[in-house]
Amino acid sequence: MITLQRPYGVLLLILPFVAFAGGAGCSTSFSISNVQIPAPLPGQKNAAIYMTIQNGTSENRTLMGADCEDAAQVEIHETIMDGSVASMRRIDRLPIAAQSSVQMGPGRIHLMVINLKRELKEGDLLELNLRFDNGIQKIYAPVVAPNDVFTLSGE
Ligand SMILES: [Cu+2]
Repeated sequence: MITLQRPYGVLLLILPFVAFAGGAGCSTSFSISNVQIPAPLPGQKNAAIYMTIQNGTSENRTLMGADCEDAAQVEIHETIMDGSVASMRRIDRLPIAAQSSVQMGPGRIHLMVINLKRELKEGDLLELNLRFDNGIQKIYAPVVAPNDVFTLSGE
């Protein structure tokens, strides 16, 4: 884990964001953006991670899982509603079809770091290796104040 010396917004939140306005010339890139971890309450050992995974390529991709040196394990979770009661369920893999995107967020799909070995505080970065079917992608997830969690509108 790395403690930030300066604002991280430019690097992590803006750079990977690829606009997907319709029309000709769809992006052919694969990008991960809006990565964020709401700061867990003191003593909490688990934390959710949100991100947007955009697959502008013509190939289907699958997120198989993730690894984090600062936690015992990382799981992919989905949130399920039973009436008004929300609970989380582990899923083995997360498909991201060609020309589509997955927006994680509160009440949706998210990653969950389990049994953190360190306390996560606002401004920290958590290094994660995302295991996709075609290789590993390293990301640095910034810890943000829960009130600052950025959610995209719509589905
Ligand atoms: Cu969860």
